[in-house]
Amino acid sequence: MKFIDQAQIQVVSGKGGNGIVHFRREKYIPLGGPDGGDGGRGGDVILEVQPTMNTLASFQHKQHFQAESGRNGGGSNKTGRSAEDLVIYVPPGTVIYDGESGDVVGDLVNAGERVVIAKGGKGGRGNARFANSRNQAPRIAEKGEPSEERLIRLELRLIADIGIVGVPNAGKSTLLSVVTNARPKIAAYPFTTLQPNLGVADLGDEQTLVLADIPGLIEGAHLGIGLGHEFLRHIQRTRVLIHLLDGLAEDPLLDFAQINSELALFDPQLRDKPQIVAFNKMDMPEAHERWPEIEKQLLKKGAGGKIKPVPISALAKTNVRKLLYKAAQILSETPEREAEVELPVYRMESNPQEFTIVKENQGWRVNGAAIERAAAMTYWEYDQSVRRFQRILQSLGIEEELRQMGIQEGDSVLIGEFELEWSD
Ligand SMILES: Nc1nc2c(ncn2[C@@H]2O[C@H](COP(=O)(O)OP(=O)(O)OP(=O)(O)O)[C@@H](O)[C@H]2O)c(=O)[nH]1
Ligand SMILES: [Mg+2]
Repeated sequence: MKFIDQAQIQVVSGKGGNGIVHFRREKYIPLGGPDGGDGGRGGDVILEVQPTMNTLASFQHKQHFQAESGRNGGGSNKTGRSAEDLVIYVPPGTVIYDGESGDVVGDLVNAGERVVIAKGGKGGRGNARFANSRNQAPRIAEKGEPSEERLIRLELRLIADIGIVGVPNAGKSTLLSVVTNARPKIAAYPFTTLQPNLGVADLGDEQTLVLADIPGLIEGAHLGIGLGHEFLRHIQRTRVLIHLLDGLAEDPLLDFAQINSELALFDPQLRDKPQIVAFNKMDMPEAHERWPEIEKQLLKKGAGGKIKPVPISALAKTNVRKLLYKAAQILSETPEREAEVELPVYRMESNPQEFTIVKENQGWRVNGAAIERAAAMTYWEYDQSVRRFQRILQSLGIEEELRQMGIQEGDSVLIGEFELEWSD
């Protein structure tokens, strides 16, 4: 299975149900009081962590999600039924971005955590709610609040316990394939692995370890050179690193120093992550012969922290279990990290009452969140509703502005999808 770590989806919340204009009908009573009920609430679109998921692959087949709308109100003060929320499941470690602004909307880590990404519309009020002493038979109601549509980008940060890093061709995928259930592509050329691979290793006693094989890193990776850069952020979430050296490389010690400096340049916290160094391809005589000298140099540099560098052969499966148990031991001594570095960006909401007016060919175009919402909720067939809308135009200052700009009798006013005719 290919590892999918990004997805883009389009979500639409449910529209609110309409409130209605209705009057009580009883035998022998010609005109009863208003009893038009409110509309029901439209469904929210919610993202929720499903711990059994570990990729975003399901979003390859489905990118559009729409919650149901609320039902319309009925007579006898019956409120329309509210819609169920639409819950979309994502794997732990999913970061949610607004697809347009790029802002972080949420960061879902723990089982059951959720974020509302599109709010359902409120139900419109029925005419029963507009009755008062001056108006006992209101022919006015509100339509439901419109739905919210949003483009969302999802990004999965691997939550692997252990990341395997190293230069291209070191044998990272080979190591992953011999210690876990994963079957990544392995080949005798660099940059074979294009996406991180995840594998689960069974340590016995119901203990498991999740390992990630990260695409090969090279000098300049933190600047975006090679393939590694995109995946350095995955490493941020692993708690322990296995740094794999290619025993057949020209200068494994230079590689070692370079990878470490790339990690530190990308994120200083990566430098401090516990690291176990493994020297691979020990089945080859060239590697075997170099090992004593390389070990001496590595120890001098303090490589691997408390744990001495381990010589292995991923191909011949020599020492690989030992390496795995050492990694598990370090992991158990490493506390889980606190919340992520990147925090959601909260922007000041723009004032919904603000508006702009532009003169177009067909008429005067009015843009503004509050006025567009009010227009969508207006029943144009009821005079009282229309008059209420006019009062909103007035109170927001739109009417005055239009007059100042020189609007004439008979001109069109365009608001959202509606076209109205101006008359004094
Ligand atoms: N002799 C020998 N060859 C090995 C060993 N481990 C891996 N190889 C070979 O080294 C080559 C690269 O192995 P991969 O596992 O694809 O290396 P990688 O680090 O994942 O490489 P990239 O994905 O390109 O970064 C393959 O030809 C493997 O068969 C080993 O222990 N001994
Ligand atoms: Mg590989």
